[in-house]
Amino acid sequence: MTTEHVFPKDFLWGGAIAANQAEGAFNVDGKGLSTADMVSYTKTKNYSDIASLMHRSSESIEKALQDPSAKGYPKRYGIDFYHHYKEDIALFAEMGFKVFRLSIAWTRIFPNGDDAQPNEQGLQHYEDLFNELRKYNIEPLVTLSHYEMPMNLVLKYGSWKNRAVIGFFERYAETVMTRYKDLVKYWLTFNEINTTIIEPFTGAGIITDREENSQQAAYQALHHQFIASSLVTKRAKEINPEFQIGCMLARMLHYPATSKPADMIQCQFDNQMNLMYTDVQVRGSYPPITKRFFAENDIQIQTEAEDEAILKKYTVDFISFSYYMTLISTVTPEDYGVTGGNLFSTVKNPYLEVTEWGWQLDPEGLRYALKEMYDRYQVPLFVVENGLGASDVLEADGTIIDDYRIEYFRQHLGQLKEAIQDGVDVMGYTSWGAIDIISASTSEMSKRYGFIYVDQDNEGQGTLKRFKKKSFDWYKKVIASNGEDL
Ligand code: BGP
Repeated sequence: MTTEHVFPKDFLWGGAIAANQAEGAFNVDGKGLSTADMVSYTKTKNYSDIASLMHRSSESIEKALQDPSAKGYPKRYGIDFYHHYKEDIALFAEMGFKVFRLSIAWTRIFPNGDDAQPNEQGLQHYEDLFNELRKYNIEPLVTLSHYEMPMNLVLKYGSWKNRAVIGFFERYAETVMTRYKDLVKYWLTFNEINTTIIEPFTGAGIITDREENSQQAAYQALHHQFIASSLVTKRAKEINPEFQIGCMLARMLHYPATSKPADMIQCQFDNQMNLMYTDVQVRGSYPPITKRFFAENDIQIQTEAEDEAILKKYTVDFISFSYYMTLISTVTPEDYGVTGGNLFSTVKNPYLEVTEWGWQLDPEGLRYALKEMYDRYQVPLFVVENGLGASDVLEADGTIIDDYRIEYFRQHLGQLKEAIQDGVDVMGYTSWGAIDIISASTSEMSKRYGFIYVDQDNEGQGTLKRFKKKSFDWYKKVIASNGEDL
């Protein structure tokens, strides 16, 4: 089969970032404190412990609140994208981006989440930013909630555990969708919605040590997010019928460790549970597997009479997902070594290489994941995160030779191309991140993903000057050839 002209003509090429990891300016122009502003940088090289770092205790929150301007909280400062966005967008435009994925910080619009009126300075900021993108014909792809929410909603209402938060989120979504109805067409409701279960503080602002049954709390919060997502989808279509609404999943494709039937059953279960989120958001109901899982784990989700109908009626238009690695399922994990991972660790797959952070690299898994999801749901797919975190080196002459990143993208895009040839409908691809930002899981600056290097270290020292990496020109060429020249 020929590999020419595989990508559709209107394929959305671009890159992605999130407000909480990039913007900084955490106390500027009326912004309120968010959950991400509470996350400190902890020097650790024990990467299997990273997942537990993402849980927050009430003591750590208390400490963070005591000195709201303290350094040591890198997400408060990000890469100062808030003030550098024009310069950065010009660079994205130079690469030929057709789309740019970013998130709106809820706390810029409603600083406390329950304010009577939105913050005009916050609204104006994103209006200017979207206009800047439009100037270059770059389509914004906007995540409404990417790993942050107003701290006030956490402290006063118990965050997403409380059904009242649905209403606050609806109001926030309605406010921005109305304001940007002619500037933004593509929206995602919750980033990696499964994070609510895996990392309840990061995903849903849940402080775990207050809980008796933390699983119960997390699934209750998740249910509220599902309802909120559906209600926002409903409202979105009323605001502008042209809007395209997507869900967003951290796709965790599992392989069985062996062909032993018990491993196969475990693997099937792990994959069913990972796809549970898209089952709800695309098919409109919880899959049968959850019934037994909830019963066995003593999880009783409080629902309202209308919930079933809401989930069924207001499903998403497309599925977006992040893809970084694959995992292994086994009933005997003690027989294997463990490696780090995106959101949780896994037993090692002997056929795969790992990154400096222990994430298992698996380009072919991307093809598998795309085909499997398209077979299951038959709705367009959008890869909105995929990239390589590495500690890049800025040479004395200002160059960054990141051949390893080029190779990573070449292989992953090669498999994406295969999936398209296999018949999968893929709308676009936004690499993570378009520019170096603060790491979500470790709060390190030195875990770099961008095509653009930002001069800043883990302690927040540096000029914040931007440098093009070698991968910058490579990606530019890929976009210019619409994926033919990888
Ligand atoms: C995803 C998140 C992103 C992101 C990326 C890389 O889970 O949606 O926000 O940062 O992973 O993760 P990290 O920064 O921890 O390497």
